[in-house]
Amino acid sequence: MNGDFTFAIIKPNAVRTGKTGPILAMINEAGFEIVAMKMVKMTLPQAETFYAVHKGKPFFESLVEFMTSGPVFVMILKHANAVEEFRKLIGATDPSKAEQGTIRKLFAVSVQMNAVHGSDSNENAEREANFFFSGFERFM
Ligand code: 3AN
Repeated sequence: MNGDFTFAIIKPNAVRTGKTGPILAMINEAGFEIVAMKMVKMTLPQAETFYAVHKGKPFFESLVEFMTSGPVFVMILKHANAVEEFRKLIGATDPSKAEQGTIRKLFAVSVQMNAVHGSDSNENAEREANFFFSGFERFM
């Protein structure tokens, strides 16, 4: 199973501006299977824990404020080599550096409001999926 799934978030700016449908269509067209998905509005402690790795960085406070500013869609995506393939589909963290045709190139408005999140390793995919879904293995 390891390597076959990743964890993703459609962030508040994209949900708020009605981009959920177009983003899901791109995920679908790229061959990912959505095996679990739900809408959540993160609490401050939840966002602080989820982004604990960034604690102490200058953008930490505004990142958790932004991520709790409205509902998000969290999901588990299945695909061969899912982490890497999904990072290719979303493009660089900074949308000005993202390749043409990537989700962030199309829908991000800044480094912070960059429309989507994708896990950066198999270990983090596992940790992040478990953070939002209990017993997610049964969805696979
Ligand atoms: P990625 O989401 O591409 O893996 P990370 O893990 O480095 O990027 O950063 C997590 C999130 O923190 C980003 N998606 C972005 O919203 C925010 N972020 C990262 N770097 C900055 C920055 N320099 N200024 C503002 N927000 C940032």
